[in-house]
Amino acid sequence: GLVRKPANFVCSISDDRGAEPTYAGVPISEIAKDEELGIGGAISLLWFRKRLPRYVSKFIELCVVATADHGPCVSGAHNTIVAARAGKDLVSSLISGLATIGPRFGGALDDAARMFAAALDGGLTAPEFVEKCKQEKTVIMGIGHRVKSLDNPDARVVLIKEYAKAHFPATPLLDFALAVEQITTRKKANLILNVDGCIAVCFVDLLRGCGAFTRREADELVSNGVLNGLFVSSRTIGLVGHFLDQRRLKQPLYRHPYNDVTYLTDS
Ligand code: Q5B
Repeated sequence: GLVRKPANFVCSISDDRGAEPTYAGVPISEIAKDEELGIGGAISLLWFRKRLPRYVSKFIELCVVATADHGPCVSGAHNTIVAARAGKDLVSSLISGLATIGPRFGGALDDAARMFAAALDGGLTAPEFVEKCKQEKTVIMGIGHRVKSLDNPDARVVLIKEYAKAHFPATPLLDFALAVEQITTRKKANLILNVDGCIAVCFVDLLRGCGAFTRREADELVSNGVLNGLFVSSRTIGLVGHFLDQRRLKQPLYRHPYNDVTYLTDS
């Protein structure tokens, strides 16, 4: 008889073979009509293969809005702007900006979630966790910001914390991270729980507490990189904006001024 050739690809999130595409089995016309779903619901279907409660998809939307852009001076926007001004196309300029997302800028979410969760799950108190990181000379991911501090609080962090407190069943990891912040800000006022860290710990509380995932599934999502994926997806919106802005403003080639470089060359 006929032997079916094994497929080269497997896919469990979307299907475009029918009259209209489906996300986790839900036709896009239904997603578009259903006010409970929206963009947060579409993300939930594609990333989690589940229809999640509205407060969860609203939280995803809040994270997207809060991190879509943070001005022209941050690493990602800077690179996108420089590339756009060098005449590069949209995709190249976008890639150039996205490539800066990493452990210091915008890409600290997954590691922040892992570090804080491992500490809390391991029974450490906040002071013990801070001391352990100090002994191990480890930077605490999700803590610290170049311009935001106790004296210049980050409005995004306030919004995210307030939402989590108002809508989540419980926020044990957020509470732990806030206790850590109390200690780190005693050393330096900018060692706050930053936007990466705040989204990360709230998201862990959400995945663990919303009832849609087992603990194993929640932890696996984080170890697979879902949280940095959230920052990357939202910041893409801002980076595209910066590219279009440079084009609209017809900005010329950028060259960094000599007087802003300390030359360590001889002579
Ligand atoms: N110290 C963010 O550093 C930054 C410490 C720490 C313990 C820490 C730093 C860091 C972890 C990574 C992280 C996400 C590089 C940031 C983002 C999105 C953004 C960006 C935007 C947007 C800033 C001075 C002293 C030293 C350090 C100590 C610093 N951080 N100790 N744990 N986490 N954080 N990244 O100010 O004794 O003097 O040697 O790596 O979470 O990216 O808007 O800009 O939306 O676009 O340059 O918001 O905190 O300070 O590195 O010179 O350190 O503080 O050990 O101590 P800074 P450094 P000492 S949100």
